[in-house]
Amino acid sequence: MATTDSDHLDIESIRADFPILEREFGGNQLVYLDNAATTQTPDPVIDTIVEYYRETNANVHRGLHQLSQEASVAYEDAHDRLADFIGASGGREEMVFTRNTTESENLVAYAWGLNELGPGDEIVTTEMEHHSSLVTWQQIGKRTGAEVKYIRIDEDGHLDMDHANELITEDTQMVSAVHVSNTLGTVNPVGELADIAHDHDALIFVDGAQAVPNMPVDVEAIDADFYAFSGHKMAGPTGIGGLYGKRHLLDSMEPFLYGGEMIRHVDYEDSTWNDLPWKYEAGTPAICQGIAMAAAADYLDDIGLDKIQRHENELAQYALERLDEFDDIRTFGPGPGTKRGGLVSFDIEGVHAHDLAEILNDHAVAVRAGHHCTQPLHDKLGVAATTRASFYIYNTKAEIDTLIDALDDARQLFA
Ligand code: 7TS
Repeated sequence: MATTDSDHLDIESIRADFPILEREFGGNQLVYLDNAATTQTPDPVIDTIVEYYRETNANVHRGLHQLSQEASVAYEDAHDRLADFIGASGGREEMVFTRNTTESENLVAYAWGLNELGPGDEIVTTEMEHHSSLVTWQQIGKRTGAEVKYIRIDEDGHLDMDHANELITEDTQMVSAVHVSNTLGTVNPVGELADIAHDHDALIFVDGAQAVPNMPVDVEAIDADFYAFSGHKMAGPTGIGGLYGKRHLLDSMEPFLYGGEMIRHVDYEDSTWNDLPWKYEAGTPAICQGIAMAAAADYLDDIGLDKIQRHENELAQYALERLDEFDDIRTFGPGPGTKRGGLVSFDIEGVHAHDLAEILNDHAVAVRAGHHCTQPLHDKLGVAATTRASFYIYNTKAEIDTLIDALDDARQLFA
């Protein structure tokens, strides 16, 4: 298990928990800088998965036998663990497990949006949303007649809060904002947005996919009505994510998916719904993944989210500094010295991001090239695609140096 000193991460001992980092390609050791897409999985989480299938595997809620009871307790407790991890004092009743952030967005859009929105209503979101939120609200807007409005970003990739204050009015029913941008690295003032939303009797949905893995999150301090995240971006497995919702909202909303597990009583005419959060978890859930996501939360808490946030900011600042050495490289998002998430998107003049990523791959450096599911934002920035390096607890400045050397090679190749 990774240990840390008072200020900094003990990277060596953290790296020892991630066997995949030992992989080599073409004689080069993997430099994994695609953490905003998916983080790697540490041994304690892998062990939890293996142990679950070796010792406990059974369906939940329905069995009276010992295995089913053990699986049920572990799965249900995992909800309390994740609620606590993001500062929700209501425990499992405010923590729905979904497949990922995308499904959490859709759950709210369908279960709340389809019933509550109509012509004349407005949804206010931002220009830097991931497609999982942007496309979802856009399409729910089309189906209900509600209008979607976008809070502008400034040159540095910060939200224009004057514009937010202008856009959020009595017509606004929902404000939806990303907590940390997966393209710009901007950390948005979601607490301030929540206050503006609530002053106008609107709700706020926060997309925390890039925040929950990387910084302490307190949904009650933010006063978020809904808050979404994914397990696979926080050292947990794929196929599992979470949706926090205030209890009175989850209580009053209609279910999103119908079927087994989510009912209390069924007859041929009608059905009633199970307690929270099971009302929103139809069918056999991702049991092992839910339990493993709780193990991931334990792992990150043991390291300390404050330290993780500091580490990521340091790496982002160092990457910005090194990328600044090149006149033909343009970086996006908040400039050096400004608080940001652990990622940097950039563009090299005359080199397509996909070509660049391929050359970096030859150096065993894994980055993302494309629009990172923020196509409208890329249109606004005037680029078709960017290359993104994103960092996590096991990354080092030396790895950023490797990235820079590989970039230099690529530039010479295309010069
Ligand atoms: N919101 C943000 C801010 C994200 O970065 C992502 C995934 C999602 C939502 C969707 O998460 P999912 O788990 O439902 O897929 N972002 C990325 C990315 O930047 N590259 O690959 C996935």
